[in-house]
Amino acid sequence: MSSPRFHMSSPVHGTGRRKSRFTYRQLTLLTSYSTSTPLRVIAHIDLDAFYAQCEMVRLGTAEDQPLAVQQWQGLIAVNYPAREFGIGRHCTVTDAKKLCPKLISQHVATWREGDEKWAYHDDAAAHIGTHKVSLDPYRLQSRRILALIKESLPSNLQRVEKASIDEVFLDLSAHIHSIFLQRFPELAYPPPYDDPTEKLPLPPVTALDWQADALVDFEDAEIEADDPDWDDVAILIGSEIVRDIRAQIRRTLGYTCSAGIAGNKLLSKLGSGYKKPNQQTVIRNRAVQHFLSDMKFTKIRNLGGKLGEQVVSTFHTEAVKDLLHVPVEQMKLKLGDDTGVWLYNTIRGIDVSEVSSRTQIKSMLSAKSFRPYINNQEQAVKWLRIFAADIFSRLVEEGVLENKRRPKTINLHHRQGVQTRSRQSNIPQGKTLDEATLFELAKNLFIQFIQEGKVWPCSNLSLSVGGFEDGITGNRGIGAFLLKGDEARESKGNLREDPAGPVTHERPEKKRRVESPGIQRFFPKRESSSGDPEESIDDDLTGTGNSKIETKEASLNSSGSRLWPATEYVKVCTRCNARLEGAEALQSHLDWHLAKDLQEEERGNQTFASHQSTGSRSQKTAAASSSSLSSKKSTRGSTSSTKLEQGQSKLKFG
Ligand code: DCP
Ligand code: CA
Repeated sequence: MSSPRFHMSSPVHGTGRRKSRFTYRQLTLLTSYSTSTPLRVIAHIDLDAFYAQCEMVRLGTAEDQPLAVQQWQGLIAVNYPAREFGIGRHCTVTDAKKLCPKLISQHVATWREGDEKWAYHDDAAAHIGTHKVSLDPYRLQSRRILALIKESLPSNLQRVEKASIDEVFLDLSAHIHSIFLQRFPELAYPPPYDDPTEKLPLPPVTALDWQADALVDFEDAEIEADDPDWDDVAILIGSEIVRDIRAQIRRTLGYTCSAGIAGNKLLSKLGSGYKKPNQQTVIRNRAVQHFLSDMKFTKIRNLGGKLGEQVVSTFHTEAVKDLLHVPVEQMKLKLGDDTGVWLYNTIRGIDVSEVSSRTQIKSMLSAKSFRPYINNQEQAVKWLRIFAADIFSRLVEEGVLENKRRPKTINLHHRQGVQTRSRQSNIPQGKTLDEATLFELAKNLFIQFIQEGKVWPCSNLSLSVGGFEDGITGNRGIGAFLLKGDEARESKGNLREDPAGPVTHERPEKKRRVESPGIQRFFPKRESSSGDPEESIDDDLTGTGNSKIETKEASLNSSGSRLWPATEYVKVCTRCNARLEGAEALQSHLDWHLAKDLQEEERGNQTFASHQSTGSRSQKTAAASSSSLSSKKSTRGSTSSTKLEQGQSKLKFG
């Protein structure tokens, strides 16, 4: 971190007036969303108790009415009035009702076996065997919110990344640059001597009005008195923009959200979680050190899971403050070059990852874990019909009817005991895709399993579509006519690997997988910036597979597991340490991991590629001697056979 007493060392030009710390070049870089300008402003917006708010808005309940969203016997979202009673996601419905008898516990919408449409069923909780969860209502609200956010920003000056069903990152840099030029016309003058490395004049403001924002303090009260510089003004304008967006979401759609405004994604995300609900937090550049040093690093994005645990056990501390004394060389030595450098930067609040506006879905998956297992073709086909309907309704929203985008391949995954098999075929191009075609394709894939035998009892079926293409005309995507250079070569390669007509093969995606995910093996995919948040796995498992709750469960465990039921049937997932009640719940949970793995395979290596490029850039930031990512094999469980029993342990409480 540079010295906060910047004005003392600012160079003085001709007039004798003090100058800004920032240059004309750094100002101009805002227009291209450059990650190297210290003036950039990133916001993270996170909906409060999202599914619960969706239900409150849908049902028109009073704002102070405690409400939770139920999935089978568990809770997956709890509104803030209900949290005041001590209700959280860890509670069962029965416990929650004891804590607050007036709690509304609304079950998620479900598809009922054989139905053609999802609906809210009063008796869903008792029918896990014949119902399948639908998250469509929440996806729909999520899309409306995202659309509104985009509408509230100038169309040519926005960069919006959907990070999950209820989170977005905004890069406000270019928008703020245009506001700068309106409010401070002198910034449009050419720099002295036409030299872009010249320092800007200081902003003509002495005090900034932060309104109701939660403002993270500086370490030294004296610093507070310093004249604001352009980074402060930029972040202030950013917070005005975000306040307006939040007000509009509230006014138009009825939802409250929290936000963080800072100089990068890492800090803005920490900011949005700092004060909830319905608040926004500003972390100015000069407050970063103070903000982070009091924090446990396990709260930081990507340090909540396995990587965090490894860092704790390596350095015997959870405090950022303690880690700040560890030299980068030692971190590299203990954690490997890439992870060491990444950690060194992260605890200093350095993050040069981009906000990526690619929100397009790359795959969709619909799955069901069967408890009890299913034993005949008729039942399986009923579920395939639901999967096809579920995926088709999502495809319609993606514009498949207008031929805007369509998937190229369809996959069916089947599970019997610990064995998982998958079959894939191409989706015929040329005519508009419909639900019946999807269903037929799914059935054909299933028949292949039957022909091979060993189908029953079946514990999980997952249908997915992938390989999305834009703008199909006739048999070819428009893109196929425009391919150039590497892209064209790649496309030819794919054609060779992917012969015309239906193909069946075991896990062809494996070939494309990155062999050396390095640091990526630690990162929860849900938080990946390049992943597809919309391609959420619509499997009606216990809801505990989510990376966010994994983090929360881990911390609950370390603080005594008091809240877990006193039962000896509690099982621990060896992959994420989540605790599940009973072997069946564990099995469902493992199926959830499996579904995530399958989904990840669909995604190919794009997630990693993005992190790799940002990773290498951040390495440059911290250490001149950065090295490339190390070649470590993925430790992620094999997808073709989940190790159900290995490492399974019973915990006793009470
Ligand atoms: N979700 C889920 N299962 C989990 C975690 C989350 O189904 N284990 C769903 C329900 C949440 C939504 O994802 O409403 C968003 O997750 P968040 O972690 O952002 O939690 P909330 O939005 O519910 O609460 P907060 O106000 O803390 O953001
Ligand atoms: Ca949320």
